[in-house]
Amino acid sequence: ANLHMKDRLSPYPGTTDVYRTIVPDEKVPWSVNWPDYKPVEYTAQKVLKNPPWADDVNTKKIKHYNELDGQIDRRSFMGVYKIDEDTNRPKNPQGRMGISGRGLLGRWGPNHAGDSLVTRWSKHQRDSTQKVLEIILINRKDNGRLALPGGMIDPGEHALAAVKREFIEEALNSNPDVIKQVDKLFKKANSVYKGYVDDPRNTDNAWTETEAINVHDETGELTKDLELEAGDDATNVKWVRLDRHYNVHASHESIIQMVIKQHGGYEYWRDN
Ligand code: RP5
Ligand code: MG
Ligand code: MG
Repeated sequence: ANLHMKDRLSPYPGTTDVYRTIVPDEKVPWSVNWPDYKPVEYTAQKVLKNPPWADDVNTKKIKHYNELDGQIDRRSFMGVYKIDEDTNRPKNPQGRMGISGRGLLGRWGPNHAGDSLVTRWSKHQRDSTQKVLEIILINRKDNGRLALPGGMIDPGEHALAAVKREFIEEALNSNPDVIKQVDKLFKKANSVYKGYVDDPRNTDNAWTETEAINVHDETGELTKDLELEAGDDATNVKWVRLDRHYNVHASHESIIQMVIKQHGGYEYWRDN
């Protein structure tokens, strides 16, 4: 299946009545001509209120697409994205989403996020010949889904710093006593993915991209006394044994599978 399906589901997250214009798979690419394509226009009120994390509604004010715009990183991991010359709005490199505007996303164009994949070997595995990875996952407050702890990178923030910050906020409830332990754990950080996220909030003109960072605790020593406690925009947090498929948020499944392959863990998707 092609990479992005979840970003064309309806109703739009946070609404009950915003339904995306249906875009048949073959008409997703902008390269396919569709002169009477009419996407629904939607931008959430909280975005239109101009919070510090959101751009101005008037795209004419944006002069530095595809560049570092002051502290705001408007570059895409997927290369140079096109700008609609009439509206000066960026065009989602993955194609038509059936919705224009920014939805719940603050930035026109790429909205950069960071994700953490904190992994170790599971002890209690069914089949002792198979090494099964386990990972720390949260339940998101907005859609209840299991997800990687992660969040948007603040202007000027480095990806690793953002990933650590979001991990502490969401999986350790900003417990001040864990900073040293987390710093030690994240010394083993390894960037495993930089790219598009098939996030249900994506639109024609605003989309999420992430840098996913794996922290693997080979011996289990670094995480054995980690006291998980959900906080911020997470309602729950737990170690999840990766011995079966879970319906996780956005395209986190594909990133999790990358990490399992890298460590030689049990590839559950092959057996069931
Ligand atoms: C996903 O949304 C990213 O992969 C990241 O996990 C998350 C960032 O958004 P919030 O957690 O801030 O909603 O696209
Ligand atoms: Mg988050
Ligand atoms: Mg967060």
